[in-house]
Amino acid sequence: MAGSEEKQSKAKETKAKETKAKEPKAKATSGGKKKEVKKETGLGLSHKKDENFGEWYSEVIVNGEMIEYYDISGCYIIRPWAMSIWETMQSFFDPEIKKMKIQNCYFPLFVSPTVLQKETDHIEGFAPEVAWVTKSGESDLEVPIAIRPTSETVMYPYYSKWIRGHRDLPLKLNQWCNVVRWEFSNPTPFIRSREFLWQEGHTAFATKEEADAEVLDILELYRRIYEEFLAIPVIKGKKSELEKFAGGLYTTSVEAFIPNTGRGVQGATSHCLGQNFSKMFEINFENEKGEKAMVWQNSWAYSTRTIGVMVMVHGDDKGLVLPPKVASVQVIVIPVPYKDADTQGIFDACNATVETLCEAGIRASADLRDNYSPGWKYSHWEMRGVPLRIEIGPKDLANNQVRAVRRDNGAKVDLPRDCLLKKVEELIENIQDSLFNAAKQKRDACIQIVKTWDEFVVAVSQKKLILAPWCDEEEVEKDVKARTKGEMGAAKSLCSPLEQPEMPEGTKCFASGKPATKWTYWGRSY
Ligand code: 87F
Repeated sequence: MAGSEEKQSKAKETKAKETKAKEPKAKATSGGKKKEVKKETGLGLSHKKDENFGEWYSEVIVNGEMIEYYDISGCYIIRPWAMSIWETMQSFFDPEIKKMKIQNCYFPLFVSPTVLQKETDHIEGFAPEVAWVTKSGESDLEVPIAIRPTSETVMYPYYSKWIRGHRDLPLKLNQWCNVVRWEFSNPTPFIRSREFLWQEGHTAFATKEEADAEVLDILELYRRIYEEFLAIPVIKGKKSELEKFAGGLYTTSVEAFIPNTGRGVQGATSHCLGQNFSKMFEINFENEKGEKAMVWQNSWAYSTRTIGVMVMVHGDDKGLVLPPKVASVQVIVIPVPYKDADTQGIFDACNATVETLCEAGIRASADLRDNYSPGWKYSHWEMRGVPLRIEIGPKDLANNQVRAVRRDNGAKVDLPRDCLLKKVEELIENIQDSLFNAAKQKRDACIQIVKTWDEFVVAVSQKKLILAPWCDEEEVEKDVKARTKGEMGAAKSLCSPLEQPEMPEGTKCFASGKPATKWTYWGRSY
C-alpha cells in the first residue's frame, strides 16, 4: 500500500474526469442518458469505452448486473453476478494457501483505540481513513471504537500471546473479511471503495529466510489469479521505499495496467514486515538454543479490486466480457423459434445441450423465457459478458447442429451436435487464451522504455507504462512526483520488476543522471 505521505496528498488530489466512475445522485440506471448505441432492444450502453471511459465503466457494471449503487458514497452492492466471480477466485486461492499450511480464522471487525494506536508509525498517515463508531442508539459510547481498515493491530496482540517457543512457529493465519477505509478521493466501484472484501494473510516465522520465501510464493498465487483466471497480464515486482507499506520491511506486488486510462493499478500486495511489528507487539519466542528471539512476519492481501480490473481490461462497447474461468455462466443457450417451427423440438434441443455441457462440468444454462425475443436475449447476455452463446433454430435442428457465437470476438461457427462437447471445450479454452493474449498485446503496446527526463515527460503525457533505469533514491522519486504533478495526478514508481532486464555498464538514472541501479516501471496509477 502507498506510503503515508502519498496517502495524504491523495486525499486532496483531484483526478481527471476521464477516469472518474460517476456516482449517480438519485437514480443509478442509465435512464435519461444519450441513446447513441441503444437499439430497438432497449439494451446497450450509451457511452463508449474509448470515448468516455469513466461513464462507460459505471454503466457497464450496473447494466451488467455486477453492482448496484448505494445511498452512501463509496459503498456499493455486489450483486450475485460479481459475487460469483469473487467466489471462483476464492475457491482457487483458499485450497492453495491451505496446501501451504495456512489456516483460516476470524478476528473481530472492531478495534479499540488503544490497540489501533499502539502502532503509531504506520497508522499516522492512514488515520484520516479510519472510521469510528461513536454511538449506540442515542448515547455516546464511553470509548469510541474503530472499524478495521486492516488487521495488524487487531491480530498481533494475540500472536504475542500464542507464540511462546519455536514449536509454536510458524504461525500462519488468513481471514476472508471486509475492511473499511474512509477514502476521500474519487470512489470507484471495486477499484476504490470505502468498504471492500479481501483476504488478509498474517504469518510469523522463526527465520527471515522462511518469511522471504513465503512472500514470493504468495505473490505467485496472485499472479496466477490475474493471469490464469482473470486473463490479465501482471508484472511481479518490488515497491520503492516511498511506495512500500510504511510499517514493513519491503513490499512486493503484482501490477496491472489499464490501457484506456494509461494508469497502473496495484493488483495485490505481499509484504515482508521484518521485525517491526514483532518489536512493537512483543512477539517473542524461545529459540532452539533457549535464547529469546523475535519473529519475522509477513502480511498479504488481494481484494475485490481484482473484479474492477477485469471489467476495465476486457469490457467493450457491448458490455462485460468475462473470462470463461471466472464466468458463473460460461455458455448461454438461446432458442430461436420461428412462427411455424417445431418450437418444442428446439426447446428440447436447448435443454439437451445444457445437460450435455453441465454433465461435463461446463457452466451452461438455457434462456427459455417466452417474454423476450432472441435478439433481446443476445444483447442481454452480451451485456453480462457470457463467453459463449449457443443459438438453436429450425435450420440447426434440421441439420443436427448448433450455432456458437463468441463474446470476445463475435466469431460464429456451426457445431455438429455429435461433437458438441469437444468443440465447446476447445472454444472455451481458446477464448480464455485469446483474452489473455489480446490484453497482453494491448498492455505491451503501451510499454515505453525511456532513458532521459525529456522522454519520460512525453511518455507520461502519452499515458504510457514507462520502464526506466533508476538510481532507486527516495528523494529522486519525490522529485519525479513533484515535477509531474498536474490535474491528472503525478507519475510515480509502480514497481521494479523481479525479472530485471540487463543494465548496461554506465547506464544513468532517467531522472537524476546518477548511476542507475535498477529498471523500474513508472506511470500514473489508481
Ligand atoms: C488505512 C487506514 C489504516 C492501508 C490503511 O497491504 C491503516 C491502513 O495499514 C493500513 N490502509 N494500510 C496498509 C495495509 C497493509 C497490509 N495489511 C494486511 C496489506 C496486506 C494485508
